[in-house]
Amino acid sequence: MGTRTVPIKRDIRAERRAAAAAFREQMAARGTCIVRLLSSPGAGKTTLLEKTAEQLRDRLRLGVLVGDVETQRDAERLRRFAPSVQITTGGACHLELPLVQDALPELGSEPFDILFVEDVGNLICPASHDLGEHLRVILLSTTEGDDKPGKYPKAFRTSQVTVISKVDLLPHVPFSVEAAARDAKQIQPQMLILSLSAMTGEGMPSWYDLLEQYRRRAAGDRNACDHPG
Ligand SMILES: Nc1nc2c(ncn2[C@@H]2O[C@H](COP(=O)(O)OP(=O)(O)O)[C@@H](O)[C@H]2O)c(=O)[nH]1
Ligand SMILES: [Mg+2]
Repeated sequence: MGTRTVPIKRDIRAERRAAAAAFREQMAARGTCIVRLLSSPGAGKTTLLEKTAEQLRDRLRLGVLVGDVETQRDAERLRRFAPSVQITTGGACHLELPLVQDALPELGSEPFDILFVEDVGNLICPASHDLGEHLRVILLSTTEGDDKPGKYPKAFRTSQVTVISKVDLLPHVPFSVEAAARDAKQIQPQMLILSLSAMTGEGMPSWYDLLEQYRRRAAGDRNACDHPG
């Protein structure tokens, strides 16, 4: 079968960019900072969110939207700590803005100080989609190898923070935090690097500080969540 090109005379990418920018602005105006987590499957996104919500829920209004191909498992884990809604994509490898906007009312108790969005686990497709987040955080766990930033550059180039997760396993795996940080910064020179273990709590205070810093911006001005630099 031959290929036929159909001109649709609309710049769909520009429309999507504009929709994401409008959503970002709308949420900032409500004082909500959207923090989105990307990573490969199993890097520790949900565990980090569980610990984070447990730590911050008394001080901040938190909500979580979590994407997976199937099952409600992550939302069920997270619901113990914060209102959480699962978005199942039924096969798609990433979330898209309309899915986030449709799921948001299901969370109920808006407005939030921080709305976390955990994307479907992979380092390729999510990088190409703007969900209107104010902060994009990419997790790289110590079991994945320190050479991944250079191999998946778009995911790292479009993120502001790299969280090197599971540092409690460093004695058991060949992973250099310095090498991973160097690789990530080569792709994104402004990248902020945090190393932590959600399991032992090591490095978690710096993560909470970062979130607090963003939340204060959200509470204080409409340019919520600008990258602190
Ligand atoms: N050793 C260790 N394991 C962790 C840590 N964080 C998560 N895990 C484990 O890694 C696995 C995947 O975690 P999960 O949070 O579901 O990852 P996600 O797929 O990125 O959401 C689970 O078995 C967690 O218990 C950590 O800091 N240290
Ligand atoms: Mg998860």
